[in-house]
Amino acid sequence: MKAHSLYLHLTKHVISFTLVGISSDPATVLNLLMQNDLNHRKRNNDYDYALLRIERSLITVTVSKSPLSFVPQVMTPIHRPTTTVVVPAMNEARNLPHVLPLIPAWVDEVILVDGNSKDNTVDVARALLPHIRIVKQSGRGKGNALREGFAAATGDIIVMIDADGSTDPGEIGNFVRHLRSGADFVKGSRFLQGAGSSDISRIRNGGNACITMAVRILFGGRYSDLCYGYNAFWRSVLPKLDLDCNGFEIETLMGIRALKARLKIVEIHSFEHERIHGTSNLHAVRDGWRIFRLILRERFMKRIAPIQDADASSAPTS
Ligand SMILES: Nc1nc2c(ncn2[C@@H]2O[C@H](COP(=O)(O)OP(=O)(O)O)[C@@H](O)[C@H]2O)c(=O)[nH]1
Ligand SMILES: [Mg+2]
Repeated sequence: MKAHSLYLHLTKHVISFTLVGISSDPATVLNLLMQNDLNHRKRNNDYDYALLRIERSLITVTVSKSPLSFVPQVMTPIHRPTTTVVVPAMNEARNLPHVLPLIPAWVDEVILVDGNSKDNTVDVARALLPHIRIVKQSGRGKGNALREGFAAATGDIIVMIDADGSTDPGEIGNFVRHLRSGADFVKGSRFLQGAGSSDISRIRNGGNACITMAVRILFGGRYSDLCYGYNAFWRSVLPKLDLDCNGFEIETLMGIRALKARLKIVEIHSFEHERIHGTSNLHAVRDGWRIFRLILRERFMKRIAPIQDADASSAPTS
């Protein structure tokens, strides 16, 4: 098969476009399709052709030499990457109506990790999303909750959002798009152009700036935000992250481990809204100190055991 541009015609949606590149491997064709963002450019008949039939998540790619002598050469079903959204929640019953219904309908799986809530978080979640999966966390802390949610996830892509209304589910598509365009790990940032926060306090802003600077000096990379709970990654990179902490330091740990594993990392702009009801479980000084210990451990004391359960933060405060 010649290496030319590829003319594709979506039979169902009647969209034509040209891709730069050709492959008889459906996975590669699909990758090209996503990377080139459906640019439309009609080409002459010399090029190789492909037909894509899109039916729900099943995409069938058929490649032939020309549209006139159409001979199917590849007829392999490929599954669109599936997405799991993981939501750690502790006493968030009043906030969930502002979050769960906003998760896009194309998300394949939603997992709420309940931190032994004293309110009716679980009942509200089930009423809002009947197909939601509830995981009762066995330990304590947001890090523990996320790790247990990640372990239960079945999607190819995992997106983590908060249950308090701070992270906008409308941004999930942007995270997934960047992963499907080639990133391994996508970090939300409140400090890029177009981003922001109406939730971050001055002390947390200062602490986050110090933490971000420390990580840049000690580990390299160009992160602009390290203590933000809106991130997404391919489930297949979880073993490389090897997450082993239980508290709010989990987000910093993910950022550092992603750098250490030399993952393809993209930071994208995100807006953090104010928590709608209730108060944060994070204590700036206690959790800030945990994060600094984590950074030092990751840089200088590899063999020292991780911070254990007994230290786990985010005991219920409200
Ligand atoms: N399951 C579980 N969720 C938690 C825990 N601590 C915090 N969360 C959730 O993590 C998200 C962020 O927590 P929050 O207290 O708002 O911290 P902040 O956003 O850093 O101020 C919220 O959805 C919380 O309900 C915990 O120990 N267990
Ligand atoms: Mg919050």
